Amino acid sequence: MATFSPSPEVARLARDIRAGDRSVLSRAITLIESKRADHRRAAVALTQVLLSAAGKAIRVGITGAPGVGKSTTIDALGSMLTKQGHKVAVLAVDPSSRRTGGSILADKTRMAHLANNVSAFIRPSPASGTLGGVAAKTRETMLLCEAAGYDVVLVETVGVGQSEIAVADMTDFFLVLMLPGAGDELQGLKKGVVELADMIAVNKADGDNVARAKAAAAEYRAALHILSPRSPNWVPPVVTYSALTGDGTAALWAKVLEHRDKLAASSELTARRGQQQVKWMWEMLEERLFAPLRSHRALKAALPRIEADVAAGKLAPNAAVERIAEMIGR
Ligand SMILES: Nc1nc2c(ncn2[C@@H]2O[C@H](COP(=O)(O)OP(=O)(O)OP(=O)(O)O)[C@@H](O)[C@H]2O)c(=O)[nH]1
Ligand SMILES: [Mg+2]
Repeated sequence: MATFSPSPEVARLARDIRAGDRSVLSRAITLIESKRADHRRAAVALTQVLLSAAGKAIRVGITGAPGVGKSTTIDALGSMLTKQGHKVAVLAVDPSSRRTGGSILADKTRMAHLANNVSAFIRPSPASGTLGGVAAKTRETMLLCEAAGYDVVLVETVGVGQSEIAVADMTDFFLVLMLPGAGDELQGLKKGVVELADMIAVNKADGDNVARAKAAAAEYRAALHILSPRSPNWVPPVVTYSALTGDGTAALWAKVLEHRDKLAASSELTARRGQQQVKWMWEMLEERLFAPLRSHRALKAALPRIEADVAAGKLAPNAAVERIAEMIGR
């Protein structure tokens, strides 16, 4: 925006982030995560200033059930990529309170290589809150990381609930990890998540598990076949690999790059990102507009009764809306 001029403080932050200063990057992310109004304003100004410097990374979302090997995979991929000269940022979306300080530490041990790698930046999920709030902060953090020169961003989320959609909506490539196993696998395969998948990767294809992993992959391939693909330019592949031994990890990443080339060539990448940005705007606007509603005391007190009356057929939904609108003065 031509008319936008940031405060000297924000301009300084932006400059140091662009110079790749990790401690400033960390501090700026803390600003993003803060609820204080002045911090919020600074964070918004900062993202606007850095917007043109962001967007150059490959953004990959990674999901899968607890214990499937997300952290181990990120450690393996991240180490491989930093050796190739990339700068890798690892972010997470986890709105549940599942991840306490203890498991963040556990994660650091699962990402032992990356945790001590100067070309990698690991930031745990923002503290628990609404999914929309947590996802918004992760998106803003992603922009900052990109402006700081991280050209690969890996966003982890655990495969339970709505957070997969949020992560698919902020990344270019959505990777769904699975375990080798018997037929019950297909039952655990949540259709909604698989429809978002740009690739299914069966991890732990090592030792005694290789044959089972291959069998599972064949079943997923068959299952994917009957779903309509997310993109006209990409048929989601199913691969097997081992994050532990590294077998197949390079081939897995090669698929990510192939996908990127195909989408970039068809301009689908730009279109997808544009749609994501607009969707993000609407989500944030809804969040903003709903906030005063959620904190409206009289409304909060009246809502259970209104809902009960609507459910019982005593109050028409449109009449309920009128009543609520009156209460909040709209
Ligand atoms: N054999 C084998 N074990 C693996 C592999 N990848 C991960 N594991 C093991 O599986 C366990 C879980 O791995 P994590 O990387 O912590 O899994 P995660 O998906 O991040 O788990 P949460 O963060 O708890 O959701 C650990 O004991 C890993 O050592 C693999 O490729 N082969
Ligand atoms: Mg993990």
